[in-house]
Amino acid sequence: MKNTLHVQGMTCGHCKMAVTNALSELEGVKQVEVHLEKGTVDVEYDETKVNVEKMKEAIEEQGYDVK
Ligand SMILES: [Cu+2]
Repeated sequence: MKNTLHVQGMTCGHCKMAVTNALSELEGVKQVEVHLEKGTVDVEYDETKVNVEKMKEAIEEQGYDVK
């Protein structure tokens, strides 16, 4: 399953790493690609193990808002 999340507040390489790491730590997340300029995060995941709600929470814990 692939999806694109819209994340507000990511401005630099540190933000990119924080979001990438937070998502990568979730079981079932296979691939994460952050696009700073667009404010989007492309994720590929196993929908039987993880869902958008869990990914949203992981990003919000890092201090960013998910639309
Ligand atoms: Cu930053």
